[in-house]
Amino acid sequence: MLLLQFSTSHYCRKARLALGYKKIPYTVNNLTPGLHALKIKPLTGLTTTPVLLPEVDGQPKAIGDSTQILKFLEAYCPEPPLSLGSTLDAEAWMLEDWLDESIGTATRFVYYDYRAGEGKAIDPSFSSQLVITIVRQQYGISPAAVALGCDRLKTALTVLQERWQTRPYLVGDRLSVADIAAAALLSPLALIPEYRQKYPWLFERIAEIHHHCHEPLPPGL
Ligand SMILES: N[C@@H](CCC(=O)N[C@@H](CS)C(=O)NCC(=O)O)C(=O)O
Repeated sequence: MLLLQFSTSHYCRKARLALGYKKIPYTVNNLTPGLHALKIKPLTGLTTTPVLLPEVDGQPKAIGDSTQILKFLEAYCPEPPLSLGSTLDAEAWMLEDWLDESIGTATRFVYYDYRAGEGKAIDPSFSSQLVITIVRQQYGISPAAVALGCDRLKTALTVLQERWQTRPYLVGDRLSVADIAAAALLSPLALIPEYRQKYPWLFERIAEIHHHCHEPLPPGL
């Protein structure tokens, strides 16, 4: 399989975690932001990464959107399972959707705001700061939007803490799509000292899930 991705994207990390968990061999093609749409829009109708090309006869040519990629992988390769059984599955997919649609975006806002301000020293180079400026413009990362993102993350981490602080999995008794989504979409916070200090349990879980999925740890861990 071939994964079209941005190497630093937390949504692409989510697809890699699922591929790694299932031990499916794959290669990556790192796209150039800006030019990426020329390649992927004709394949999926979307401009977002990740895009998975299964390269298997009888399977779709391209799958866009990380949630759809997880669904495809679970159907294509049921072992080891990401499914938990009917009632728990619905809860896991609901958490996955919330993490994907709401929390992944909040993380992006808080992370890029940090990288442009206090966290500039992580990479003060002109090229890195230019990318950060473009991303902030592209997604409308204004101070007001960042404040909303911070607030959303605070609520999310309270909800996740109730489950993850004392148990290894968010739903049921084994790894699910909810754990994979949370581990990937909150991983950029590992570079922000405030989150590291306040939520040590979060980064323990993120690291455990990366080990479980045979994926290198995210920057900062
Ligand atoms: N819900 C989508 C979100 C993916 C997403 O936002 N990807 C970003 C990178 S983190 C992207 O490719 N942005 C480029 C664009 O929108 O043109 C998914 O789960 O795949």
